[in-house]
Amino acid sequence: MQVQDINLYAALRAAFPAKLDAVAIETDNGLHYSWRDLDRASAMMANLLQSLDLPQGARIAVQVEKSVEAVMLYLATLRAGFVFLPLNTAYQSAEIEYFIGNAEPSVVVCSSKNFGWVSKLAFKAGTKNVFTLDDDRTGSLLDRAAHCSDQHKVVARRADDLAAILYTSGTTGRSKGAMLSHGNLLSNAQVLKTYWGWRQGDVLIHALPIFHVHGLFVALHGALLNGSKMFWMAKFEPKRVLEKMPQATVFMGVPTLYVRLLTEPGLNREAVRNMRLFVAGSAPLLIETFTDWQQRTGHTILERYGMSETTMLTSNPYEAKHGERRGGTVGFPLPGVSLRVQDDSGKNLPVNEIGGIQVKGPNVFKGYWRMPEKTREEFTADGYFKTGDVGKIDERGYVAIVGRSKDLIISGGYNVYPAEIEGYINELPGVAESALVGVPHADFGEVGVAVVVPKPGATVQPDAVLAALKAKLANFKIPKRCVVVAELPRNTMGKVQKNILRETYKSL
Ligand code: MLC
Ligand code: AMP
Repeated sequence: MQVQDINLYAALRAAFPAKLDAVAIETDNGLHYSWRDLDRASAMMANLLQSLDLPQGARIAVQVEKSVEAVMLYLATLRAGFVFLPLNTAYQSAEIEYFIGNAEPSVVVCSSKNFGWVSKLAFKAGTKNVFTLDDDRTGSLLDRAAHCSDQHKVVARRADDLAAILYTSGTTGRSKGAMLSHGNLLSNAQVLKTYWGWRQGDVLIHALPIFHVHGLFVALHGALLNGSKMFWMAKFEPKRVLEKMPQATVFMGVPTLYVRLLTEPGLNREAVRNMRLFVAGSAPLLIETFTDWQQRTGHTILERYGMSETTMLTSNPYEAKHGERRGGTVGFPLPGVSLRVQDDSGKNLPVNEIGGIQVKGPNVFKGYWRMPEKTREEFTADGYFKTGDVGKIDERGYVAIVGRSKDLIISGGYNVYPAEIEGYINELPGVAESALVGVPHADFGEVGVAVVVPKPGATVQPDAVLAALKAKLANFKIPKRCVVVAELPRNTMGKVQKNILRETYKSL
């Protein structure tokens, strides 16, 4: 597949409709932004960034509430040729300190309520520019950009130049920055545009956060590259989504969003009469959710599979001529993506045999930020990326994910790395060791349960463990339960048997 040497913004901009005054984004508080607004405001912000005399490849780290202005900042970063680094709004100071220390951003943009502590961390790490941006169209970023020209020439970028860094823990250990290029993002957006049949008149309901692949790339690029209007929801509220459905055609969500929509009595065939496509991903979609949705709405959810390092990898077919959408599978490798399943010895496995999923394609990232060793470890000698997901391919070519070799819990579409949480728990007074395991959860799909062993003679209160974690970590990482036990089950090699813990606590 030919990947174009073009700035991603230039490609998105070329897809804007001819009528620049048409509505591009309608927010849930009734604001209307035109295509011209997106172009002009991102030009002003790009001029601001370029006036700061930043080095080539400068990172622009952004931890702000969801807003259209935050999208403009993303577009501005692209068009000015810098590297966008989005951060989950739930991250607290220890987490932000790590990201800023590791990425060494030249610019940090945060909410004004966090300016005190974020700016301190940023200045300590050598960042010279810290701006604020709030979700009510205020902040020093906008004040400064207001003085800049709204004319801007998009900075030329090659396909391999970096566009964004997304932190993810990959298979093990501390968070790693996945480096994604303009070519990675554009090629994936173009493939999805065709594969999912984006067409004139499409309207997207955007209800996902914009600091991860799903909301920032799959959904946003999808609409922009098709010149499609978006209904912009700062927070996912099922009732609000239902209200907008009669005027929309496309919806994308993590499985939890579908589970919550299904609890709405108003979800029925009439409510979705105008909808063309429902896409799910980021976590396994339960077959019950898939079939309940089919029965209630007459629509078959299209499940796809991706990750921060690769953006989208596989998708169930959109068009019936390519096959049916099969629940419990993530469909076929997308055009341009090679996907194979290997065993631990590096042997390719035949159909229906379970092994590690490996991928190659124009969408696969450039490596982990400043971690060449880690990057090498995650690629095979012939250039396939080891996803850490375990799955199989059936005789018709459908890929199914059956597990993960990486120790990862996916809760409501957010990743939780047990090693990180266990590290915090093990430092608490009186704790000898701990294990975090994922157990099934009706709403979030999976949630963490912390199993803690006290030191001899010490007492550990489960609530105190949870409270201590809450003070330090993003809320979605907090285990929903904590149990104190005398010892952890281990195998003959001394390794904690998490499978036994998962089984023991699955009904908690
Ligand atoms: C919130 N909480 C969570 C949680 N979200 N706990 C576990 N997992 C989550 N995902 C906490 C809250 O802090 C709160 O704790 C309690 O759980 C109840 O919260 P809530 O009010 O029900 O949560 P809400 O704000 O409604 O958020 C739920 C959600 C949100 C599902 C809307 O988590 C969400 O937007 N998830 C989408 C994540 C996403 O976009 N992932 C894509 C990654 S990209 P307390 O203690 O305060 O009461 C990727 C690649 C790919 O993976 O393939 O796409
Ligand atoms: P992230 O690191 O946040 O990008 O998360 C990527 C991981 O989410 C993948 O490696 C998978 O484990 C998981 N994932 C994404 N989509 C799906 C899906 N449709 N089904 C199961 N797991 C998925």
